[in-house]
Amino acid sequence: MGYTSFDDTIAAPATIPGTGAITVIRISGPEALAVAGKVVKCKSKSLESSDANSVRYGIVYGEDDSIVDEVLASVFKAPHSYTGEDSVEISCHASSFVASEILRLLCDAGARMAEPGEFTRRAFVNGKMDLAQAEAVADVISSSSSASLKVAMNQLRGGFSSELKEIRKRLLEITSLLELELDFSEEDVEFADRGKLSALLDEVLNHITSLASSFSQGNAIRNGVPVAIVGAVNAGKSTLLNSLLGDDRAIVSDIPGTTRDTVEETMTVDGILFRFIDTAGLRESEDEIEKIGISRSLKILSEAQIVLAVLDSTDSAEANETIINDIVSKIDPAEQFLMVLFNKVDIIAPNTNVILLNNNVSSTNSKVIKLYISAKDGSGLDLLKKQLVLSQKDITLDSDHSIVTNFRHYEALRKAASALEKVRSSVAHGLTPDLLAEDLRDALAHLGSITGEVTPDEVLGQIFERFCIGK
Ligand SMILES: Nc1nc2c(ncn2[C@@H]2O[C@H](COP(=O)(O)OP(=O)(O)OP(=O)(O)O)[C@@H](O)[C@H]2O)c(=O)[nH]1
Ligand SMILES: [Mg+2]
Repeated sequence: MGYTSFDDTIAAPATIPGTGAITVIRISGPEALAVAGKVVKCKSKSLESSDANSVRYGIVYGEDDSIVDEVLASVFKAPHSYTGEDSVEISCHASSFVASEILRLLCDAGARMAEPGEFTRRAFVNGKMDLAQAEAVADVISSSSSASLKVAMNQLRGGFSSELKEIRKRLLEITSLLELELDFSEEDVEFADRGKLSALLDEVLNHITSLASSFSQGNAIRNGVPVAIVGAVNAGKSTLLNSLLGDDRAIVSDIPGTTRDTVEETMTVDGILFRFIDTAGLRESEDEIEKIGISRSLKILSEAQIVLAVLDSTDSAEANETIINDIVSKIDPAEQFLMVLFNKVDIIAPNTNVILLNNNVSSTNSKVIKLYISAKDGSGLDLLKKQLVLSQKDITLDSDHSIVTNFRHYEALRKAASALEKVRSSVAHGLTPDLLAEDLRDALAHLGSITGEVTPDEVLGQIFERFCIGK
């Protein structure tokens, strides 16, 4: 895809006016230098005749020749700019009045206000980046932990795109072999070795499926790993949430059933974003509202990646065992981590037999750990944080493969996989190449929609609409 095509020049603030020391106003399009040159007056050479990649000092005058601001203008020339077009970035003082005056002057000089995401859309259309990379721009900007930044940066720098390119290349090879076969079909030749074809398909399908299945991790990285805090009433769940956050987020009291609704807060531990969800204590209740709260607790419990089961060590071992069995019966041991926390160790006598912990909990499940803590005085919490981070080590250490964080990409991968599964079963059933080729083309189209090779305008519109103005 070459660059070209847009005949108008757009302008918008790229930073939020009114906060910080400076605001940057972006201008892009064929007339960018001419438009900016009419507004920013430089001393010697005009801004319009500046060299590429230069920064110029200039003054912006209002209609009555009063000075609006002293600014710096960075000049970029096509194709070496973010959008691939001639561009100017004006750094002015961060007053929202100054920024809106300069924008007004730029529009009088021939620019128009940019729409949301229009700069990045132009960068995409001009071939500066593919669609997955363009979407990563928004992810990098909103990243809130080192893990989410790492994933977004890999995508921005084209890591995910090149992985997809490899997959597409292999599929294209298969497709062209089959299409050749199709051309000669009357002569009854089989160019594509069907055994080799199946092996290749398996390999590609595995790759796509593993990318798709990284989505739940990707989602956790982006929005925080969901950690449910569950247990009996008064076990100290809300106290634990508050201690972890170092903030009085949830109400704590010695009245059983204090927490009714879920209380949610994110926190970064060792570069990983966790989303802690405090829940209503589990017990038989006749109270309508508490019952709703408890059903929410159960939903959170089933959806969490990590379950912190808080037990009150001063309760009887039998009572705790009942609670823990109840929790264990509601989680998926293959998918969810269970951390059994014996709380309130500050007030129990040493060597108290706090729980019998039957086999269900300890031996059959590799994703179970037990910890002794005091949510109140904070003891054991450092160890708990270490375990939380450890439970995520797989995602943070593996940087060879891309992690899918975007639902649109996930959907496309799943559709590509299901088209390929059809191909695989057609090969197994010895169906004719024309049927295979059609499903293969389908799979290719779905993969291509991720990077934007084959993405309808309407979808592009939806993607860029979600960007802010100035991106
Ligand atoms: N000694 C001691 N008391 C604690 C500890 N953790 C919590 N508590 C006390 O236990 C009582 C209940 O604490 P909460 O944090 O409200 O318990 P909860 O599990 O959120 O209770 P519900 O919201 O009612 O389900 C409060 O009086 C806390 O001060 C602890 O580690 N040691
Ligand atoms: Mg509570």
